[in-house]
Amino acid sequence: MTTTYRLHNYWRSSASWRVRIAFALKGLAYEYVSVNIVRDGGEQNRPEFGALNPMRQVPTLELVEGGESRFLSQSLAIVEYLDETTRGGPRLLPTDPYLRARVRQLAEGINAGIQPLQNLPVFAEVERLGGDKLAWAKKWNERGLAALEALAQETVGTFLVGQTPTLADVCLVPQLYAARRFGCDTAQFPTLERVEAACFAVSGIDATRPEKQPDAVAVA
Ligand SMILES: N[C@@H](CCC(=O)N[C@@H](CS)C(=O)NCC(=O)O)C(=O)O
Repeated sequence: MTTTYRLHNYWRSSASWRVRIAFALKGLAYEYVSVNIVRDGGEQNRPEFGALNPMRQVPTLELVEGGESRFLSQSLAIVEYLDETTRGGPRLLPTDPYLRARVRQLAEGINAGIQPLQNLPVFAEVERLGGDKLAWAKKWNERGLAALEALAQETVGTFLVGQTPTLADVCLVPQLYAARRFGCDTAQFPTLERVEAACFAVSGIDATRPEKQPDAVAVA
């Protein structure tokens, strides 16, 4: 049965961007469904979105088969699903168990170790407690990316693990973008910046940039 994809996402969401990159690497088309996570309290908090994803987060991938829809959330689970169910593009998880674990290690360093600390509800809580959300985000980005720069040395080639893009690179590109938004000087991570440039040199990746999405708004 043919599967078509509807990606519920937001232009500036780093977790959403990971999935857009995976779609591009795999050469797959999808329908872009915008969920504005900042306007009017966030569309992710509306009951209709909560029915698709009780976590109330983007991205959420809708798989449409024979007129029926199923929903997947968590960007890493989505990327792995696309990797396992489609043939085109590079394997985003290597077959070698050690390298596969290293890819997941780097990806989780971002997914579990950095990104949750810069999510909107966390920012709201930092502000409620009288903190500076940008300083907070900068600190955790710098700490996590420094670890990633060190960890990458063992496996880095053109990409973080070897010569083809993997799930680790899919997570890296949006994280560097976010880090810069929060005031990090990413030049202190030369390996990560080199890999980022290699990712943007891959056909189709440039079009996944936040500012090129249909719901992007101009920001300073
Ligand atoms: N681990 C999740 C993180 C998802 C996530 O934090 N999404 C953010 C945007 S990047 C979101 O929806 N934030 C809105 C909110 O939590 O209210 C994933 O990889 O999909």
